[in-house]
Amino acid sequence: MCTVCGCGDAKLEGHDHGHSHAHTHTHDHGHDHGHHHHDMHFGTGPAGVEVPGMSQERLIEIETGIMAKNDRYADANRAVLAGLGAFAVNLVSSPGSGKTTLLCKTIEALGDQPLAVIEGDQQTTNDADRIRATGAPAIQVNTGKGCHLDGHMVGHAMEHLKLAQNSFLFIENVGNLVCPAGFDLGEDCKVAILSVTEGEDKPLKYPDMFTASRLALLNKVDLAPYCDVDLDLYEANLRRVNPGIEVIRVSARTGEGMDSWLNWLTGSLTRKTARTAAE
Ligand SMILES: Nc1nc2c(ncn2[C@@H]2O[C@H](COP(=O)(O)OP(=O)(O)OP(=O)(O)O)[C@@H](O)[C@H]2O)c(=O)[nH]1
Ligand SMILES: [Mg+2]
Repeated sequence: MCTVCGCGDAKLEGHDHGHSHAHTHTHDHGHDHGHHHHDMHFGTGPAGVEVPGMSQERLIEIETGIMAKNDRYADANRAVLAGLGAFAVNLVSSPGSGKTTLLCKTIEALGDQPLAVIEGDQQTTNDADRIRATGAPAIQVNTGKGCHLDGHMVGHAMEHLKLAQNSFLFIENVGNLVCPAGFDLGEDCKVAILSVTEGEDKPLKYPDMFTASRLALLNKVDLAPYCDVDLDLYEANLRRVNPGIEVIRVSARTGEGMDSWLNWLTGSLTRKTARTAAE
């Protein structure tokens, strides 16, 4: 189960999914259904999520167990990366913001810099195939019904990739602006990609992802003139939910802003490698 959104088909202890769920709604939310325009807010309980038929206490118990397990895998990944002086970026965004396109352009620009890629999608090997076409090693992880990568999946993929010293590990998460925010993969940081076609209010609507990210790449700026969008408002909204977030405006299509992004990456790798050497 995804402890962020409550979805997924993982079998839960003491909860047999062989039975059929009778979806009888008890309508005990304490509101009057006769009213229209009545905003509803779910997930405001202590668990931060609601799953029909499960108490908040049980949800917290399940979440604590799953997260503890995930964090152990993430810590192991972090230790491997630290030993190698490798810098790992977890690319997070909604579907189609341009993660793979940007990655392909980044890989080409980085030249012979050692790097590897883990691609997360529910289905298909399309993205790993696109990365491999650049000559970079890539592994596709299909999550099936899952809506995010977790520490365990990434650990397995890292073993297969045999990462080099002082390399980059790019992890392209499942296109989903919600759940990947909650899962530590052992990465050095999350980088959110937000394309200008998505709307300036997205950081406000999906704050967790942008709060969890160190950097936001505002992609597809080449399309801004056709979309009637306000790039300053995108940045202001990003900073409203995360005052410390760095923002770089880029276009994977025209190459605009790519220098700043590449400088950010190489600076981050240099600092990580120096830290490893000092330990
Ligand atoms: N105009 C323009 N189009 C772009 C840019 N970056 C990506 N695209 C296009 O956006 C579409 C989606 O790009 P992808 O790289 O597949 O996006 P993604 O985030 O990897 O998608 P998922 O992995 O499915 O979530 C493609 O048609 C790209 O060519 C850009 O900077 N400008
Ligand atoms: Mg992709």
